[in-house]
Amino acid sequence: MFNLLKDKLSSFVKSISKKVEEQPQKEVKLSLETKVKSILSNEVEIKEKDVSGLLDELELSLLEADVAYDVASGVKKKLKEKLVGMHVKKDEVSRAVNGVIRETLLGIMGKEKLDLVGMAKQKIDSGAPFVILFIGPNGSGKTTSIAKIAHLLKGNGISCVIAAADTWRAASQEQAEVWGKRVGVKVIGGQYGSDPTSVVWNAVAHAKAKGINAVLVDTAGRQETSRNLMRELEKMNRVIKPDLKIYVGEAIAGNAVIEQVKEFDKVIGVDGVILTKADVDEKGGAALSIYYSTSKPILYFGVGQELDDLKEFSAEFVVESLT
Ligand SMILES: Nc1nc2c(ncn2[C@@H]2O[C@H](COP(=O)(O)OP(=O)(O)OP(=O)(O)O)[C@@H](O)[C@H]2O)c(=O)[nH]1
Ligand SMILES: [Mg+2]
Repeated sequence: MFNLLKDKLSSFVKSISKKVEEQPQKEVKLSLETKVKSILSNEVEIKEKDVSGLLDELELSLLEADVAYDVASGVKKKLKEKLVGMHVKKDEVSRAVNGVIRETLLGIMGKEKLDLVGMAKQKIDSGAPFVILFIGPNGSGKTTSIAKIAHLLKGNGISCVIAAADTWRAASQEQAEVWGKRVGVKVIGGQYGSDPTSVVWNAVAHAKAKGINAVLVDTAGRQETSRNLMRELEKMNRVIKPDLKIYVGEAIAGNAVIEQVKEFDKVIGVDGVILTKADVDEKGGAALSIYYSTSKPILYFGVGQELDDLKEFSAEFVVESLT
């Protein structure tokens, strides 16, 4: 997971340490006291010339790892501000630079969290079902993620029904049924070709009648450029007024996810993101960039094809995987 980005960051740290450690500090313009202090404490100062070439290289490396352009240049700028002029012990340069990188990445990813389970509990207390709409491009992992979320909610004592509102793709209804059985959740579907909004309407009515806590709406995969399908989503949003709209995108799609989130957000408003297939994403750029570039928090990572393969997002977890 995220190995490419991890390697790039670690080689940046190594190169800086090498450069700083190898270069003897010039003994100019230092007072005798400062010189003595720095000799005694074995301290060096990181100079702009030590880092500027390496920061340029790092920026390119970040772009290669699918980090969004504004994020890559933001990271470069922040690192420069923090590193240049820093006094560190000669044998602790790697540790210090690593610390600065971690702090910078944590800042980039933001602290905003969306507590899906907490939100669901709050809504349920009001007596109405909590409705979550899952949207995204074809094959991104919507149906699988819905099953994982149903499993998670059930584990928290929240009952669910799945609205199989993909009445478009062949076998989508059967696939939702299979997941429904596996997770032990009822699936309300519709005829192929029927209006997906009516499927959701029926599922919400079912939940209200049976006292089911949450409705998880599976929608057909669509590209933001498909006008008809986007209009259909707009209608569903207007009629159903879901409590939460989650964009499900593949980590491996890199920068494309960011553009898609922005486009879906314009049409119906996106509250947060599930980033799937993080387990097979070597680059890591999307995970690092989404919040900075779209202001939408990541709720979970999909880390496999089984029900438990859902990892709650935390910036610390991402930074831990990268440094
Ligand atoms: N490795 C891995 N595979 C995943 C993950 N999430 C989903 N998949 C796989 O991705 C494929 C597509 O998943 P679906 O859940 O059917 O995707 P979808 O978005 O519902 O697809 P459409 O309904 O056709 O748009 C399946 O083979 C899943 O097993 C994940 O987190 N990691
Ligand atoms: Mg699906």
